[in-house]
Amino acid sequence: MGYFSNVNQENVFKNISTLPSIMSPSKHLHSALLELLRFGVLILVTFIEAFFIFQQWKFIFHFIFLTCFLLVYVLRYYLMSKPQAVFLVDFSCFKPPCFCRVPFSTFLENASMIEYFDSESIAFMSKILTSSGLSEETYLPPALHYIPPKTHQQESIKEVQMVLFPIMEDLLSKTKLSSRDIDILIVNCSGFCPSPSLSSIIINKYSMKRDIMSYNLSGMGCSASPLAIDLAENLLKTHKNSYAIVLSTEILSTGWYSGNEKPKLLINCLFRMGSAAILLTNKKEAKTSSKYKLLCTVRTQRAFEDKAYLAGIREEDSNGKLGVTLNRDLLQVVGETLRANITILGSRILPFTEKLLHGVSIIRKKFIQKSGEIYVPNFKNVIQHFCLPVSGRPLIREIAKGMKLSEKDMEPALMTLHRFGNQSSSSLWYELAYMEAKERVKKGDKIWQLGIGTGPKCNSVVLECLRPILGESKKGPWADCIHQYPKME
Ligand SMILES: *[C@@H]1O[C@H](CO)[C@@H](O)[C@H](O)[C@H]1NC(C)=O
Ligand SMILES: *[C@@H]1O[C@H](CO)[C@@H](O)[C@H](O)[C@H]1NC(C)=O
Ligand SMILES: *[C@@H]1O[C@H](CO)[C@@H](O)[C@H](O)[C@H]1NC(C)=O
Ligand SMILES: *[C@@H]1O[C@H](CO)[C@@H](O)[C@H](O)[C@H]1NC(C)=O
Ligand SMILES: *[C@H]1O[C@H](CO)[C@@H](O)[C@H](O)[C@H]1NC(C)=O
Repeated sequence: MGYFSNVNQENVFKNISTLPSIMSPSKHLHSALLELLRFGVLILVTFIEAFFIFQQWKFIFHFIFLTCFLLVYVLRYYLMSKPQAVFLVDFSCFKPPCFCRVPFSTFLENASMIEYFDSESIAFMSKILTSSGLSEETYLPPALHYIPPKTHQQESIKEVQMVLFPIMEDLLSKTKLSSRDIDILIVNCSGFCPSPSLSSIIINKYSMKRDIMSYNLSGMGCSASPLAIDLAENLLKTHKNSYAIVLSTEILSTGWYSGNEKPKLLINCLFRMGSAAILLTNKKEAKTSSKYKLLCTVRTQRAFEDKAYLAGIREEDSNGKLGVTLNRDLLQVVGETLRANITILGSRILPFTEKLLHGVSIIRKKFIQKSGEIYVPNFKNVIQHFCLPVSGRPLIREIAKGMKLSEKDMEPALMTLHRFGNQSSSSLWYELAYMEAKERVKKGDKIWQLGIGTGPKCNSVVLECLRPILGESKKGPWADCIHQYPKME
């Protein structure tokens, strides 16, 4: 869920020597010197060539000299410019306890007992629930089970502890690490901004390292999780031999809307509990133990456009009640953002022929046949699994159509929506857990996680599976119900 688009960055107890601002002057100097050196080499080579010509040496000398030079150049390119690989060691998803379950009937019954909802709002919520694609098994935090729901700071902090502590512990025990081994912590939660921050809550609870680099992102919406992965990847590029943990969740008790405007009531119906913890590292030895390797991340946004910017926004209604408005433009805006930007991702991962077909179709549309369709690259040639945004059945189908995906590719998204609801940014990890539980992910397979959120942003992560993943159906959030899926309703 996306509210204001601000990124708060915080470095708690950060070691002064690792501050980027202090590092950058010497880095600039370094790159300037390298540039100078390269230029010097070029001048030297030109001089030697000129000398050969001047001395009228045989052609063969020119040939040998130049091939040697080229060879050294190419070798250096291959040896030097290889970026350090970033591995996704493992991840954990939160399985909410049974007492948090919200059957439609009790949800509506409780809502009708709250005096600020009128009967029209109740009818509207009832309609949304039944057509949403959610099952009766989804979860809301305890604070929202009260009549009326409690939305105080205290309750939200309790919810943070409830959703973040178990997954943190699960992830650490799964990977046999201690909290003191973690070098980078990124907590991203859109709607809830306590002070001290969410990352401070985690650092305090697990008495993490003194020089841990901690970041908390807020207001980045449902695409936050790929965004945080991208941030972690960039941090790992500059900090060797480190572990990074990304925690992704949405705190719902702050997002509850207590008015009667329909676009804002959607949030009460669709968003459900969920959180995920992801461990990333750049250690070389992780190559054998990690589940996935990070192939690439792409981040794009369209907030520069008014219509797109206003498609999902948190604001007060006419009675001064805060709520998130989801406008009808959302579907169209998402489509546009996506179409424009999958091309960029495509250019990084697609094979040459697909790129060629796409390019030709664009040129044809521009110059020859204005009404022609732009060719949609076939991503299934390179990518085997898709984690689509879990934002309601119509949107999932729209996105899948835009990318030419089959019913089977939509399954993880539809089933996650059915079992757990729209959990904002952590949904993508429940989808990956679903595929693992079904043992569909094979070694060498590529997975595309696509997050779309308010802002609007469209962020992608592409992962490659490094080892066979077995036995996940007995663990994780799907353990008790994976055999019942897929369900078609
Ligand atoms: C409805 O209210 C009752 C009584 O407060 C509570 O026990 C129950 O969990 C609530 N259910 C939902 C879905 O909010
Ligand atoms: C992130 O840190 C800033 C600065 O400490 C704080 O004001 C903000 O509330 C934090 N955000 C979250 C989501 O914790
Ligand atoms: C994403 O799409 C927008 C709108 O078409 C475009 O302007 C932007 O450049 C794209 N993003 C990137 C990273 O290119
Ligand atoms: C949740 O639903 C909202 C509104 O439909 C949507 O904007 C958002 O993308 C969804 N979240 C995810 C993770 O898909
Ligand atoms: C990450 O940050 C984004 C942007 O604030 C937010 O929407 C998302 O919920 C956050 N995820 C987590 C896990 O906190």
